[in-house]
Amino acid sequence: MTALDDDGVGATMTITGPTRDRVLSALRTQTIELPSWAFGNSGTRFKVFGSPGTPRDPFEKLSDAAQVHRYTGITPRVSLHIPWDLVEDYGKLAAHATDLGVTIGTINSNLFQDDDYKLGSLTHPDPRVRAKAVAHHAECVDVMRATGSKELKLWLPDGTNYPGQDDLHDRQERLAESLQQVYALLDDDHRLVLEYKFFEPAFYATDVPDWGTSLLHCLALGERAKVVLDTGHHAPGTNIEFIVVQLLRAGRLGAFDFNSRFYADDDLMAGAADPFQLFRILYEIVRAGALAPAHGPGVPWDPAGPGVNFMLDQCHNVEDKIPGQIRSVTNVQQATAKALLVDREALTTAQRAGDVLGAHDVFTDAFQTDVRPLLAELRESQGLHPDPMAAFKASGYVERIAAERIGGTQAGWGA
Ligand code: PSV
Ligand code: MN
Ligand code: MN
Repeated sequence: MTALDDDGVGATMTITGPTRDRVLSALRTQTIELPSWAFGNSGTRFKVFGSPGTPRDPFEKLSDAAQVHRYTGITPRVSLHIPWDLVEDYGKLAAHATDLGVTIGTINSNLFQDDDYKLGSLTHPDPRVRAKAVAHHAECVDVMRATGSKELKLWLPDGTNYPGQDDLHDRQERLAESLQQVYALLDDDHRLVLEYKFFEPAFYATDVPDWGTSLLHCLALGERAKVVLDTGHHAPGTNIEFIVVQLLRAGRLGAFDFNSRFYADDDLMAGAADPFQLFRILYEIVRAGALAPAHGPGVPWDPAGPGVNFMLDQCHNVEDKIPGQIRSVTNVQQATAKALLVDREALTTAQRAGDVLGAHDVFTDAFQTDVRPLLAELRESQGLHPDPMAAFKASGYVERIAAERIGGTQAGWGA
Protein backbone atom coordinates (compact mmCIF):
# COMPACT_ATOMS: atom_id res chain seq x y z
CA MET A 1 0.00 0.00 0.00
CA THR A 2 1.50 3.38 -0.99
CA ALA A 3 0.72 7.07 -0.81
CA LEU A 4 1.09 8.96 -4.07
CA ASP A 5 4.16 11.05 -4.63
CA ASP A 6 5.56 13.06 -7.54
CA ASP A 7 6.25 10.02 -9.72
CA GLY A 8 2.66 8.91 -9.43
CA VAL A 9 3.58 5.55 -7.98
CA GLY A 10 4.23 6.20 -4.33
CA ALA A 11 7.28 6.68 -2.18
CA THR A 12 5.75 6.22 1.22
CA MET A 13 4.90 2.60 1.68
CA THR A 14 2.71 1.74 4.58
CA ILE A 15 3.91 -1.66 5.68
CA THR A 16 0.88 -3.60 6.82
CA GLY A 17 -0.88 -6.94 6.73
CA PRO A 18 0.66 -9.93 4.97
CA THR A 19 3.56 -7.85 3.61
CA ARG A 20 4.54 -6.84 7.11
CA ASP A 21 4.32 -10.42 8.38
CA ARG A 22 6.31 -11.77 5.43
CA VAL A 23 9.07 -9.19 5.82
CA LEU A 24 9.29 -9.63 9.59
CA SER A 25 9.47 -13.40 9.38
CA ALA A 26 12.21 -13.28 6.72
CA LEU A 27 14.19 -10.78 8.81
CA ARG A 28 13.94 -13.06 11.83
CA THR A 29 15.97 -15.71 9.98
CA GLN A 30 18.80 -13.40 8.91
CA THR A 31 22.27 -13.71 10.46
CA ILE A 32 25.49 -11.79 9.85
CA GLU A 33 28.98 -12.99 10.83
CA LEU A 34 31.45 -10.58 12.44
CA PRO A 35 35.23 -10.43 11.80
CA SER A 36 37.40 -10.79 14.92
CA TRP A 37 39.91 -8.35 13.42
CA ALA A 38 37.35 -5.54 13.50
CA PHE A 39 37.71 -5.32 17.26
CA GLY A 40 41.48 -4.81 17.36
CA ASN A 41 43.31 -1.72 16.16
CA SER A 42 43.38 -2.07 12.40
CA GLY A 43 42.01 -0.82 9.14
CA THR A 44 44.67 1.46 7.71
CA ARG A 45 48.05 1.30 6.04
CA PHE A 46 49.14 4.42 7.90
CA LYS A 47 49.01 5.28 11.57
CA VAL A 48 46.97 2.73 13.48
CA PHE A 49 45.27 4.67 16.24
CA GLY A 50 44.74 2.83 19.47
CA SER A 51 41.84 3.40 21.80
CA PRO A 52 41.26 2.61 25.47
CA GLY A 53 39.74 -0.81 26.06
CA THR A 54 40.91 -2.40 22.81
CA PRO A 55 41.03 -6.21 23.22
CA ARG A 56 44.40 -7.69 24.06
CA ASP A 57 43.67 -11.24 22.99
CA PRO A 58 41.13 -13.30 21.04
CA PHE A 59 39.06 -13.89 24.18
CA GLU A 60 38.50 -10.16 24.60
CA LYS A 61 37.76 -9.79 20.88
CA LEU A 62 34.99 -12.36 21.26
CA SER A 63 33.63 -10.53 24.30
CA ASP A 64 33.34 -7.36 22.21
CA ALA A 65 31.81 -9.18 19.26
CA ALA A 66 29.23 -10.68 21.60
CA GLN A 67 28.13 -7.14 22.48
CA VAL A 68 27.14 -6.58 18.86
CA HIS A 69 25.03 -9.74 19.01
CA ARG A 70 23.56 -8.75 22.33
CA TYR A 71 22.17 -5.50 20.92
CA THR A 72 21.37 -6.46 17.32
CA GLY A 73 20.36 -10.08 17.87
CA ILE A 74 21.56 -11.14 14.41
CA THR A 75 25.33 -11.66 14.72
CA PRO A 76 25.76 -15.05 16.39
CA ARG A 77 29.06 -16.02 14.71
CA VAL A 78 32.58 -14.57 14.72
CA SER A 79 35.25 -15.29 12.09
CA LEU A 80 38.78 -15.91 13.29
CA HIS A 81 42.02 -15.04 11.48
CA ILE A 82 45.00 -17.36 11.97
CA PRO A 83 47.60 -16.65 13.29
CA TRP A 84 46.21 -13.29 14.47
CA ASP A 85 43.85 -15.20 16.75
CA LEU A 86 46.42 -17.72 17.91
CA VAL A 87 45.61 -19.32 21.28
CA GLU A 88 46.89 -22.40 23.01
CA ASP A 89 43.52 -24.02 23.52
CA TYR A 90 40.91 -23.52 20.81
CA GLY A 91 38.42 -25.66 22.68
CA LYS A 92 38.63 -23.11 25.48
CA LEU A 93 38.14 -20.25 23.02
CA ALA A 94 35.08 -21.97 21.54
CA ALA A 95 33.69 -22.57 25.04
CA HIS A 96 34.25 -18.88 25.85
CA ALA A 97 32.27 -18.01 22.70
CA THR A 98 29.43 -20.32 23.77
CA ASP A 99 29.36 -18.70 27.22
CA LEU A 100 28.95 -15.37 25.48
CA GLY A 101 26.11 -16.63 23.29
CA VAL A 102 28.08 -16.75 20.02
CA THR A 103 29.98 -19.39 18.05
CA ILE A 104 33.15 -19.47 16.00
CA GLY A 105 32.44 -18.96 12.31
CA THR A 106 34.78 -18.97 9.36
CA ILE A 107 38.52 -19.54 9.79
CA ASN A 108 40.61 -17.16 7.68
CA SER A 109 44.12 -18.20 6.72
CA ASN A 110 46.89 -15.63 6.41
CA LEU A 111 49.12 -15.69 3.34
CA PHE A 112 50.27 -12.10 3.47
CA GLN A 113 52.52 -11.54 6.44
CA ASP A 114 55.43 -13.94 6.04
CA ASP A 115 58.74 -12.98 4.42
CA ASP A 116 58.65 -16.18 2.38
CA TYR A 117 55.57 -14.90 0.55
CA LYS A 118 57.27 -11.94 -1.12
CA LEU A 119 56.76 -13.49 -4.59
CA GLY A 120 53.60 -15.38 -3.78
CA SER A 121 52.24 -18.06 -1.48
CA LEU A 122 50.13 -20.78 -3.14
CA THR A 123 51.46 -19.57 -6.52
CA HIS A 124 55.11 -19.12 -5.52
CA PRO A 125 57.68 -20.39 -8.05
CA ASP A 126 59.48 -22.33 -5.29
CA PRO A 127 57.69 -25.59 -4.32
CA ARG A 128 59.03 -25.24 -0.76
CA VAL A 129 57.13 -21.99 -0.24
CA ARG A 130 53.98 -23.41 -1.79
CA ALA A 131 54.22 -26.41 0.55
CA LYS A 132 54.61 -24.04 3.51
CA ALA A 133 51.49 -22.12 2.45
CA VAL A 134 49.54 -25.38 2.11
CA ALA A 135 50.80 -26.55 5.52
CA HIS A 136 49.47 -23.35 7.09
CA HIS A 137 46.01 -24.46 5.96
CA ALA A 138 46.46 -27.78 7.75
CA GLU A 139 46.84 -25.71 10.95
CA CYS A 140 43.71 -23.78 10.05
CA VAL A 141 41.77 -27.02 9.51
CA ASP A 142 42.89 -28.16 12.97
CA VAL A 143 41.46 -24.92 14.36
CA MET A 144 38.22 -25.65 12.50
CA ARG A 145 38.02 -29.08 14.10
CA ALA A 146 38.71 -27.69 17.56
CA THR A 147 36.20 -24.84 17.28
CA GLY A 148 33.43 -26.45 15.24
CA SER A 149 33.98 -24.06 12.35
CA LYS A 150 32.79 -25.35 8.97
CA GLU A 151 34.33 -22.85 6.58
CA LEU A 152 37.89 -22.14 5.54
CA LYS A 153 38.34 -18.81 3.83
CA LEU A 154 41.28 -17.98 1.60
CA TRP A 155 42.26 -14.60 0.34
CA LEU A 156 45.57 -14.48 -1.54
CA PRO A 157 47.77 -11.43 -1.86
CA ASP A 158 49.55 -13.25 -4.71
CA GLY A 159 50.33 -11.47 -7.94
CA THR A 160 53.03 -9.63 -9.84
CA ASN A 161 53.94 -5.98 -10.19
CA TYR A 162 55.64 -6.01 -13.57
CA PRO A 163 54.86 -7.59 -16.94
CA GLY A 164 57.20 -10.53 -17.41
CA GLN A 165 57.99 -10.77 -13.69
CA ASP A 166 56.59 -14.33 -13.62
CA ASP A 167 54.67 -16.58 -15.96
CA LEU A 168 50.95 -15.84 -15.60
CA HIS A 169 49.91 -19.24 -16.94
CA ASP A 170 52.27 -21.16 -14.66
CA ARG A 171 51.04 -19.21 -11.66
CA GLN A 172 47.48 -20.34 -12.38
CA GLU A 173 48.65 -23.96 -12.70
CA ARG A 174 50.53 -23.76 -9.40
CA LEU A 175 47.51 -22.16 -7.77
CA ALA A 176 45.20 -24.91 -9.00
CA GLU A 177 47.54 -27.58 -7.67
CA SER A 178 48.02 -25.89 -4.28
CA LEU A 179 44.28 -25.32 -3.89
CA GLN A 180 43.67 -28.99 -4.55
CA GLN A 181 46.06 -29.83 -1.74
CA VAL A 182 44.25 -27.45 0.60
CA TYR A 183 40.85 -28.80 -0.43
CA ALA A 184 42.05 -32.34 0.28
CA LEU A 185 42.76 -31.32 3.90
CA LEU A 186 39.10 -30.56 4.58
CA ASP A 187 36.67 -32.86 6.34
CA ASP A 188 33.50 -33.90 4.50
CA ASP A 189 31.38 -31.33 6.33
CA HIS A 190 33.82 -28.46 5.67
CA ARG A 191 33.80 -26.08 2.77
CA LEU A 192 36.39 -23.82 1.22
CA VAL A 193 35.54 -20.26 0.22
CA LEU A 194 37.86 -18.37 -2.12
CA GLU A 195 37.90 -14.58 -2.13
CA TYR A 196 38.94 -12.43 -5.09
CA LYS A 197 40.26 -8.88 -5.26
CA PHE A 198 41.09 -6.91 -8.38
CA PHE A 199 44.39 -5.40 -7.20
CA GLU A 200 46.56 -4.73 -4.17
CA PRO A 201 49.09 -5.63 -2.92
CA ALA A 202 49.94 -6.71 -6.49
CA PHE A 203 49.55 -3.90 -8.99
CA TYR A 204 50.03 -5.55 -12.37
CA ALA A 205 48.43 -9.00 -12.23
CA THR A 206 46.63 -10.43 -9.23
CA ASP A 207 46.32 -14.23 -9.29
CA VAL A 208 42.70 -14.31 -8.09
CA PRO A 209 41.52 -10.92 -9.38
CA ASP A 210 37.88 -11.57 -10.16
CA TRP A 211 34.83 -13.77 -9.65
CA GLY A 212 35.45 -15.65 -12.89
CA THR A 213 38.89 -16.79 -11.79
CA SER A 214 37.67 -17.71 -8.34
CA LEU A 215 34.71 -19.60 -9.84
CA LEU A 216 36.90 -21.56 -12.26
CA HIS A 217 39.14 -22.69 -9.43
CA CYS A 218 36.13 -23.59 -7.28
CA LEU A 219 34.53 -25.58 -10.09
CA ALA A 220 37.77 -27.51 -10.54
CA LEU A 221 37.99 -28.23 -6.80
CA GLY A 222 34.53 -29.65 -6.19
CA GLU A 223 31.09 -28.85 -4.91
CA ARG A 224 32.30 -27.75 -1.47
CA ALA A 225 34.28 -24.85 -2.93
CA LYS A 226 32.52 -21.49 -3.26
CA VAL A 227 33.31 -17.89 -4.11
CA VAL A 228 33.55 -15.05 -1.57
CA LEU A 229 32.37 -11.67 -2.80
CA ASP A 230 33.92 -8.78 -0.87
CA THR A 231 31.96 -5.69 -1.88
CA GLY A 232 35.14 -3.56 -1.68
CA HIS A 233 37.15 -5.67 -4.12
CA HIS A 234 35.93 -4.39 -7.48
CA ALA A 235 36.85 -1.63 -9.89
CA PRO A 236 34.74 1.53 -9.59
CA GLY A 237 31.45 1.22 -11.44
CA THR A 238 31.37 -2.60 -11.37
CA ASN A 239 27.83 -3.93 -11.32
CA ILE A 240 28.20 -6.13 -8.25
CA GLU A 241 24.60 -7.31 -8.19
CA PHE A 242 25.12 -8.80 -11.64
CA ILE A 243 27.99 -10.88 -10.23
CA VAL A 244 25.71 -11.94 -7.39
CA VAL A 245 23.13 -13.11 -9.93
CA GLN A 246 25.68 -15.19 -11.84
CA LEU A 247 27.20 -16.80 -8.77
CA LEU A 248 23.78 -17.64 -7.38
CA ARG A 249 22.77 -19.19 -10.71
CA ALA A 250 25.87 -21.36 -10.52
CA GLY A 251 25.18 -22.25 -6.86
CA ARG A 252 28.65 -20.97 -6.01
CA LEU A 253 28.14 -17.83 -3.95
CA GLY A 254 29.60 -18.98 -0.65
CA ALA A 255 29.87 -15.77 1.29
CA PHE A 256 29.87 -12.01 1.30
CA ASP A 257 32.41 -9.77 2.93
CA PHE A 258 30.28 -6.65 3.32
CA ASN A 259 31.94 -3.26 3.60
CA SER A 260 31.97 0.06 1.72
CA ARG A 261 34.50 1.60 -0.58
CA PHE A 262 34.95 5.07 -1.99
CA TYR A 263 38.30 4.43 -3.68
CA ALA A 264 39.90 1.00 -3.25
CA ASP A 265 39.68 -1.65 -0.53
CA ASP A 266 38.54 0.89 2.04
CA ASP A 267 36.84 -1.55 4.47
CA LEU A 268 34.44 1.16 5.64
CA MET A 269 31.07 0.49 7.25
CA ALA A 270 28.70 -1.48 5.02
CA GLY A 271 26.13 0.77 3.40
CA ALA A 272 28.00 3.96 4.28
CA ALA A 273 29.18 4.76 0.76
CA ASP A 274 26.37 3.46 -1.42
CA PRO A 275 23.24 2.21 0.37
CA PHE A 276 21.45 1.88 -2.99
CA GLN A 277 24.10 -0.62 -4.16
CA LEU A 278 23.69 -2.61 -0.94
CA PHE A 279 19.92 -2.66 -1.54
CA ARG A 280 20.40 -3.84 -5.15
CA ILE A 281 22.67 -6.66 -3.96
CA LEU A 282 20.22 -7.74 -1.27
CA TYR A 283 17.37 -7.58 -3.76
CA GLU A 284 19.09 -10.20 -5.93
CA ILE A 285 19.61 -12.34 -2.83
CA VAL A 286 15.94 -12.09 -1.92
CA ARG A 287 14.89 -12.57 -5.56
CA ALA A 288 16.84 -15.86 -5.65
CA GLY A 289 15.50 -17.04 -2.30
CA ALA A 290 19.05 -16.99 -0.94
CA LEU A 291 18.40 -15.08 2.27
CA ALA A 292 17.73 -18.33 4.10
CA PRO A 293 20.61 -18.80 6.52
CA ALA A 294 23.41 -21.22 5.72
CA HIS A 295 24.09 -21.59 9.45
CA GLY A 296 21.77 -21.53 12.40
CA PRO A 297 19.74 -23.38 14.98
CA GLY A 298 17.51 -25.85 13.21
CA VAL A 299 19.27 -25.24 9.88
CA PRO A 300 20.97 -28.41 8.62
CA TRP A 301 24.48 -27.52 7.50
CA ASP A 302 25.15 -28.45 3.89
CA PRO A 303 28.73 -27.71 2.80
CA ALA A 304 27.81 -28.26 -0.86
CA GLY A 305 24.47 -26.46 -0.61
CA PRO A 306 23.55 -23.03 -1.86
CA GLY A 307 23.63 -21.33 1.57
CA VAL A 308 25.36 -17.96 1.65
CA ASN A 309 27.30 -16.78 4.69
CA PHE A 310 26.71 -13.04 5.15
CA MET A 311 29.86 -11.72 6.77
CA LEU A 312 31.29 -8.30 7.46
CA ASP A 313 34.84 -7.37 6.50
CA GLN A 314 34.74 -3.89 7.90
CA CYS A 315 37.43 -2.63 10.17
CA HIS A 316 38.51 0.84 11.07
CA ASN A 317 39.43 2.70 14.14
CA VAL A 318 38.57 6.28 13.39
CA GLU A 319 35.08 5.27 14.48
CA ASP A 320 34.60 3.25 17.67
CA LYS A 321 34.86 -0.43 16.87
CA ILE A 322 31.75 -1.95 18.45
CA PRO A 323 29.40 0.86 17.31
CA GLY A 324 31.02 0.65 13.85
CA GLN A 325 30.03 -3.01 13.60
CA ILE A 326 26.55 -2.25 14.93
CA ARG A 327 26.08 0.37 12.22
CA SER A 328 27.26 -2.02 9.48
CA VAL A 329 24.85 -4.66 10.75
CA THR A 330 21.86 -2.32 10.94
CA ASN A 331 22.68 -0.99 7.46
CA VAL A 332 22.67 -4.54 6.03
CA GLN A 333 19.46 -5.23 7.91
CA GLN A 334 17.82 -2.09 6.52
CA ALA A 335 18.88 -2.94 2.97
CA THR A 336 17.44 -6.42 3.46
CA ALA A 337 14.12 -5.10 4.75
CA LYS A 338 13.88 -2.78 1.74
CA ALA A 339 14.75 -5.60 -0.64
CA LEU A 340 12.01 -7.71 0.92
CA LEU A 341 9.55 -4.86 0.38
CA VAL A 342 9.92 -4.77 -3.38
CA ASP A 343 6.50 -5.51 -4.83
CA ARG A 344 7.60 -8.44 -6.98
CA GLU A 345 4.24 -8.88 -8.63
CA ALA A 346 3.99 -5.23 -9.67
CA LEU A 347 7.61 -5.31 -10.77
CA THR A 348 7.13 -8.35 -12.97
CA THR A 349 3.95 -6.90 -14.47
CA ALA A 350 5.74 -3.66 -15.34
CA GLN A 351 8.79 -5.51 -16.67
CA ARG A 352 6.73 -7.79 -18.89
CA ALA A 353 4.70 -4.84 -20.18
CA GLY A 354 7.90 -3.06 -21.14
CA ASP A 355 7.06 -0.27 -18.69
CA VAL A 356 10.60 0.91 -18.12
CA LEU A 357 9.88 3.77 -15.75
CA GLY A 358 7.08 1.96 -13.98
CA ALA A 359 9.36 -0.98 -13.20
CA HIS A 360 12.09 1.34 -12.03
CA ASP A 361 9.62 3.17 -9.79
CA VAL A 362 8.42 -0.04 -8.16
CA PHE A 363 12.04 -0.88 -7.43
CA THR A 364 13.05 2.51 -6.05
CA ASP A 365 9.89 2.97 -4.01
CA ALA A 366 11.00 0.04 -1.87
CA PHE A 367 14.46 1.54 -1.52
CA GLN A 368 13.05 4.90 -0.46
CA THR A 369 10.82 3.45 2.22
CA ASP A 370 11.86 4.17 5.79
CA VAL A 371 12.13 0.71 7.35
CA ARG A 372 13.55 1.87 10.66
CA PRO A 373 10.18 1.71 12.48
CA LEU A 374 9.69 -1.85 11.19
CA LEU A 375 13.14 -2.88 12.41
CA ALA A 376 12.46 -1.28 15.78
CA GLU A 377 9.26 -3.32 15.98
CA LEU A 378 11.16 -6.48 15.00
CA ARG A 379 13.70 -5.94 17.77
CA GLU A 380 11.08 -5.24 20.38
CA SER A 381 9.27 -8.42 19.41
CA GLN A 382 12.55 -10.25 20.09
CA GLY A 383 13.04 -8.65 23.49
CA LEU A 384 15.73 -6.29 22.20
CA HIS A 385 16.00 -2.54 22.55
CA PRO A 386 14.55 -0.88 19.41
CA ASP A 387 17.71 1.18 18.93
CA PRO A 388 20.83 -1.03 19.29
CA MET A 389 23.26 1.86 18.97
CA ALA A 390 21.62 3.90 21.72
CA ALA A 391 21.27 0.85 23.96
CA PHE A 392 24.92 -0.10 23.54
CA LYS A 393 26.08 3.43 24.28
CA ALA A 394 23.91 3.60 27.38
CA SER A 395 25.23 0.25 28.64
CA GLY A 396 28.55 1.72 29.83
CA TYR A 397 30.47 -1.21 28.25
CA VAL A 398 33.01 1.05 26.52
CA GLU A 399 33.81 2.83 29.78
CA ARG A 400 34.04 -0.51 31.61
CA ILE A 401 36.54 -2.11 29.22
CA ALA A 402 38.59 1.09 29.15
CA ALA A 403 38.90 0.88 32.94
CA GLU A 404 39.44 -2.89 33.09
CA ARG A 405 41.80 -3.57 30.20
CA ILE A 406 44.91 -2.04 31.62
CA GLY A 407 48.32 -3.46 30.71
CA GLY A 408 49.09 -5.97 28.00
CA THR A 409 49.32 -5.22 24.30
CA GLN A 410 46.31 -4.15 22.31
CA ALA A 411 45.45 -6.49 19.45
CA GLY A 412 45.92 -5.01 16.03
CA TRP A 413 46.54 -5.80 12.37
CA GLY A 414 48.91 -8.69 12.71
CA ALA A 415 48.04 -9.86 16.23
C1 PSV B 1 42.66 -7.98 2.20
O1 PSV B 1 42.16 -7.33 1.06
C2 PSV B 1 41.50 -8.34 3.05
O2 PSV B 1 40.84 -7.10 3.29
C3 PSV B 1 40.56 -9.35 2.41
O3 PSV B 1 39.37 -8.69 2.09
C4 PSV B 1 40.34 -10.38 3.47
O4 PSV B 1 39.02 -10.83 3.55
C5 PSV B 1 40.74 -9.62 4.71
O5 PSV B 1 41.85 -8.85 4.30
C6 PSV B 1 41.14 -10.49 5.85
O6 PSV B 1 42.16 -11.40 5.44
MN1 MN C 1 37.48 -9.50 2.56
MN1 MN D 1 39.88 -6.56 1.51
